[in-house]
Amino acid sequence: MFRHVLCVFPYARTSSSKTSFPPLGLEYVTAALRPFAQRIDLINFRHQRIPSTRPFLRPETDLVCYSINWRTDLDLIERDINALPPGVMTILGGRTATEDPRRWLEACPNVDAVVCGDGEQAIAEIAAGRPWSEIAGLVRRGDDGQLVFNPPRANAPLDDNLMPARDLRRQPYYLTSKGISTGVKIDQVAGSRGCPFNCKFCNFSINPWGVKRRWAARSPESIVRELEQIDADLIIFVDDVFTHQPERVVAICDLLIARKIRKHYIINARLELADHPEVIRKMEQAGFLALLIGVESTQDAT
Ligand code: B12
Ligand code: SF4
Repeated sequence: MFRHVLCVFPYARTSSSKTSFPPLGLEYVTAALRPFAQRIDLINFRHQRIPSTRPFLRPETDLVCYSINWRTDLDLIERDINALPPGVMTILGGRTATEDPRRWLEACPNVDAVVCGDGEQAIAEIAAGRPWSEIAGLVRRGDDGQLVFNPPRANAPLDDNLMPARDLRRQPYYLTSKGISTGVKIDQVAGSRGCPFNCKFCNFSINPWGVKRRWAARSPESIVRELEQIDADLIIFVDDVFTHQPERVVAICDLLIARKIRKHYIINARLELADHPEVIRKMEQAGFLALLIGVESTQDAT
């Protein structure tokens, strides 16, 4: 059992993106860690005047987790990690950390390991005390100081019962326009991961080591249960392709309508949905506001 865990989303306000979105991946990892921590905090540098982990450390902090997802702010993140007191277990995860774990372990002597790929199960295994040699996806320091690359972790089916740790947010998230809040609360939901298609130009559904991620989805019931608990008005689904199975989309809409959940949703879709006008009508009824559709060419061959 950890006494105090600190989960850090280290992207400061100066980053390219203006609207601040919730750190969904880290919130999943935090939720998976919760049973193993007496106390757990999640901080987002976007909401801090001075982006730094140190003010949130407690004398009893015994685990710090960083989510490193983008190739921006890397020097700031490195400095922040290197300013941690020695002896605090430090674990990194996220897509950019996954792409180059060696960089982080070499530049940050106090980092104990990098979790490559999905984090929920790996972090729970670390917290449960599983020997590190048995934890798939972990890159760590061996006894001789050399880096050890454990075998990659296969993508597990999504857990219908694990919900992101939204209750640990210190501030709500609002849609902003030109840096000014619109007052519209936003949130993100992941209803599926991966994509069954193989568009040549796309790397959304490819993991950092270039392997195609197969489509895996949560049940409509689980997604709607999560939406029911969210207080935001505008939900952005991070799914690579939300509309892969039209009948599943209908099941989600039916549940939303039956439970009178009145929110608005933005999703990634594909043009084939146009073959199902009845599904689109139902989506409109259920609150779907915008379908983001990539139209790269009018010719399949292109
Ligand atoms: C939603 C999203 C956004 C949102 C929301 C950001 C947010 N705060 O979460 C917005 C629109 C703001 C955004 C912006 C950008 N994005 Co973006 N985004 C995504 C998207 C579509 C989904 C991410 C997501 O939520 N996934 C679902 C969650 C559950 O998964 P996850 O975040 O990967 O987390 C898991 C693991 O990584 C791991 N993990 C994560 N953190 C930790 C921490 C620890 C300790 C552990 C153990 C594990 C762990 O466990 C998690 C659960 O399994 C991905 C594409 C994709 N399919 O992943 C691109 C993606 C991440 N974005 C990308 C890019 C390039 C950008 C931008 C730089 C675009 C731009 N030019 O402006 C900006 C930069 C933003 C910034 N610096 O803050 C690239 C990243 C490539 C790279 N390595 O750099 C991706 C992969 C898309 C792509 N292929 O082009 N993005
Ligand atoms: S459908 Fe979208 S996410 Fe899937 S491979 Fe094509 S462009 Fe990528």
